[in-house]
Formats: sequence, C-alpha cells, structure tokens
Amino acid sequence: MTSLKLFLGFFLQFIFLLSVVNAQGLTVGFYSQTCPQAEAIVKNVTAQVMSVAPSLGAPLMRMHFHDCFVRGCDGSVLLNSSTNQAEKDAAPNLSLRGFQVIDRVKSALENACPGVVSCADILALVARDVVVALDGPSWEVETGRRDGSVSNITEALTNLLPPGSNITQLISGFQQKGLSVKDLVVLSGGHTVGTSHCSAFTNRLYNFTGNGDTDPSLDPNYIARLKIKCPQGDQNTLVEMDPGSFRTFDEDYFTLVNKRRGLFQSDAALLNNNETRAYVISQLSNSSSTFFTDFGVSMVNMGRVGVLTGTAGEIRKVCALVN
Ligand code: HEM
Ligand SMILES: *[C@@H]1O[C@H](CO)[C@@H](O)[C@H](O)[C@H]1NC(C)=O
Ligand SMILES: *[C@@H]1O[C@H](CO)[C@@H](O)[C@H](O)[C@H]1NC(C)=O
Ligand SMILES: *[C@@H]1O[C@H](CO)[C@@H](O)[C@H](O)[C@H]1NC(C)=O
Ligand SMILES: *[C@@H]1O[C@H](CO)[C@@H](O)[C@H](O)[C@H]1NC(C)=O
Ligand SMILES: *[C@@H]1O[C@H](CO)[C@@H](O)[C@H](O)[C@H]1NC(C)=O
Ligand SMILES: *[C@@H]1O[C@H](CO)[C@@H](O)[C@H](O)[C@H]1NC(C)=O
Ligand SMILES: *[C@@H]1O[C@H](CO)[C@@H](O)[C@H](O)[C@H]1NC(C)=O
Ligand SMILES: CC(=O)N[C@H]1CO[C@H](CO)[C@@H](O)[C@@H]1O
Repeated sequence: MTSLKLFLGFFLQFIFLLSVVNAQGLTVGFYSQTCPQAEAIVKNVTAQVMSVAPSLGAPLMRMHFHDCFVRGCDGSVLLNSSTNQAEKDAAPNLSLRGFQVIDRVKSALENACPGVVSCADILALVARDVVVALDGPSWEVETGRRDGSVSNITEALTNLLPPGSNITQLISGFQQKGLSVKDLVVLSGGHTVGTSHCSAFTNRLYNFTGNGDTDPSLDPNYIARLKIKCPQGDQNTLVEMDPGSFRTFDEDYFTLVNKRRGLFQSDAALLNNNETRAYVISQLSNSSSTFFTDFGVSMVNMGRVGVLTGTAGEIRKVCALVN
C-alpha cells in the first residue's frame, strides 16, 4: 500500500515536472530553491537603474535579442575579447549599452547566492523588468539557462539581421531560430521604444537606388522630417523610433508602420506579407490590441533559442569573462 502511494506520488510529480519544464529544460522559477530572492534582486537593481537612467531600458531589452540570435541565449553577447573579436565588437553593437547594469545585477546576485544565477538568465529577466518599467506588459520568464564560452564577431554579423532586410530575409532569419512569422511581427514591436543612429536608415532618405531618389515605401512627409534630423552623411545622430513616446512601451509602433512611418526597411517590410500585414492592421485599435499579451509570449519563445541547460555550459562569475 505504502509503496503504491509512493509510486503514485513519484508518478504525479513526474507528470507535474513534465508540464512545467519545457523541452529545452527551462522552467519558470528555476531558482526558487537555490536562490529564492534572485528575481526580486534583479527587479530591484533594474528598477533603481531605470529611475535614474530610463534611456537604458531600450538597449537592455535589445541586448537579450542580440544574445539569443547569436549562439542562442547563452550570455555570449556579454563576453569581452582581448583582441576585439567578440560579438560586442561587431558593427550592429553600436548602440548596445548598459553592460554595467548587467554587471551590477550580477554582483548583487553573487553576494546573495554565489555561482548560482547565469548571466544569460540575467539578460532575460532584465529584459522583462525594463519593459515593465517602461509601462509595458509583464510576463513569466523561464530560467535555467547556462552561460556559453564563445563569442565570435563573424557570427554576430551573419546572425543579426540588417535594417535593410526585406520580408523574405526577415521571415527566414527568424525561422532559422525556430521563431514564427507571428514572432517576427510581434517582436518587431520592440521598436516602440528606443533610438536609432541615422546610419541605420539614411539610405532611405538619399540616393535609395543610386538615382538620387528616396524610398517609395516611406511617407514623403516623414522623409522631409527625417532629413532635417539626419543631413546627408550624418551617421551618428540619434533619432527616436517612436517619436514622442520612445520611452513608453505602447502599441504605437503598429500605427507608425501602417502610416508608412516605420523607421527601417525591416519595419516597412511588415506590410509586404499577408500575415504580418494582417497583424499590423489588427493592432490599430486600442480596444482590440493583443500586442501586450503577444509580446510576452514571443519573448518567452525567443528566450528558448539555442539555450544551454543541465550540465552544459557554466555559471559565469563575471559576465564579461569565461570562468
Ligand atoms: C526584426 C529584425 C530587427 C532588425 C533588422 C532590427 C534593427 C535595429 C536597428 C538597426 C536598430 C538601431 C541601432 C542603432 O543604430 O542605434 C535597432 C534598435 C532597437 N531594436 Fe531592433 N531590430 C530587429 C528586431 C528587434 C527585436 C526582436 C527587438 C526586441 C524585442 C528589438 C529591439 C530594439 C530596441 C529596443 C532598439 C533601440 C535600442 C536603443 O535605444 O539603443 N529589435 N534595431
Ligand atoms: C532592494 O534595494 C534596496 C535598496 O538598495 C534594499 O534596501 C532592499 O533590501 C533590496 N531588496 C531586495 C529584495 O534585494
Ligand atoms: C570588458 O570590456 C569593457 C570595455 O572594453 C571594460 O569596460 C570592462 O572593464 C571589461 N570587463 C572585464 C571584466 O574585463
Ligand atoms: C568565428 O566564426 C566563423 C564563422 O563561423 C569561423 O569561421 C571562425 O573561425 C570563428 N572564429 C574563431 C576565433 O573561432
Ligand atoms: C529579398 O532580398 C533577397 C536578397 O537581396 C532577394 O534575392 C529577394 O528577391 C528579395 N525578396 C523580396 C521579396 O524583395
Ligand atoms: C548616388 O549613387 C550613385 C551610384 O552609386 C553615385 O554614382 C552617385 O554619385 C550618388 N549620388 C550622390 C549625391 O551621392
Ligand atoms: C495575400 O492576399 C491577397 C489578397 O488578399 C491574395 O490575393 C494573395 O493570394 C495572398 N497571398 C498569399 C501568399 O497568401
Ligand atoms: C490609443 O490610445 C492612445 C493613448 O491612450 C491614444 O493616443 C491613441 O489615439 C489611441 N488610438 C486609437 C486608435 O484609439
Ligand atoms: C561598445 C562597443 O563595443 N563598440 C564597438 C562596436 O564595434 C565596433 C567595430 O565594428 C568597435 O569599434 C566598437 O568599439
């Protein structure tokens, strides 16, 4: 009798574990036994940073994206290279900022629970916490990632999609990471916050095809405004991607894209596919917008890309250095 109970107990626990641990071995609350305060500590440090430097929110969210698209979400974006050959040395890194925030979170965690929380998980948790601080949605972050040991500049250049990407390239780039067309259009909505250097879109304003022309898929009134901000040859000025509310995580991105005011060709390209266009249009009215819920779901999907779990990888002591 007792052994039957015991067996049933094990069996039910097994079923329970199967239901919460996804295929990659990530789970919500991975640190609940080993470092119960982990998520509160991350939230605490992030909230303090955001109260004094809200402009770091957007680049910190982007950092998790750049981590996941190169070698999976393994913290490789944080690694330093003595010869400047790491992911962070690649051109798309230009606006990656906030590495010192990740270091602050890591030290707080190392004080509380040395050697337990991975840098890759810190990136995933911080990405959620900055979105909340920017008045966006919240979601449950799966944890249990471990840190990789390789960061390669060439891999960043081949895996991060350039802003000039067309819809075919975007869909296939996401597909290669196991992400869907819906994930693509939803996650592109991350461009509701933050800024871009003129260099990412100036080709649309001047000499688009080599005939002194502009990009016909960009609203001509908007082109005139952008030309004032980014005179020809200016690569470095920062432009708000969602003008007026670039520090608020809202649904405006889809309104902009629909008005042909998406800043990058990759934003405009979302109108060139039935499924992505239908999603853009479905988000135009506040009352029917599903973006906030969808964003959490797609961030969880992105957070599963190529993760190291179990005994793979390591828990770095310092996020910029392999142990
Ligand atoms: C779909 C393909 C994507 C392309 C081609 C793309 C491209 C870019 C480019 C060129 C910039 C401007 C960098 C600069 O010049 O400063 C940028 C900024 C940004 N991206 Fe994306 N991105 C994509 C997807 C995403 C995703 C999935 C997220 C997150 C969910 C994201 C979040 C951001 C944020 C928050 C910024 C602003 C960063 C800041 O304020 O410093 N992007 N992106
Ligand atoms: C959050 O930070 C404050 C100020 O540094 C500190 O007093 C508090 O104990 C922290 N809470 C947690 C859960 O770390
Ligand atoms: C990593 O590189 C950055 C920028 O070069 C530097 O500020 C930081 O101190 C380095 N971190 C470590 C642990 O070496
Ligand atoms: C970086 O990755 C590229 C492309 O996969 C590879 O050819 C190169 O050898 C790698 N570099 C290092 C230092 O491992
Ligand atoms: C996208 O770009 C690729 C590479 O330049 C090109 O071969 C393809 O025809 C383009 N597709 C669309 C739909 O523009
Ligand atoms: C526009 O591009 C063409 C072809 O690359 C080049 O010959 C021309 O000089 C450019 N014009 C300007 C104003 O940059
Ligand atoms: C996209 O929609 C248009 C009109 O709604 C239809 O004619 C076309 O076949 C659709 N394309 C695809 C690839 O489904
Ligand atoms: C949605 O709400 C925002 C702010 O609450 C408002 O500015 C915007 O006009 C609304 N959009 C629509 C389509 O109702
Ligand atoms: C912040 C940072 O690491 N910037 C680097 C980005 O990559 C270029 C090379 O493409 C380096 O020169 C920057 O130092």
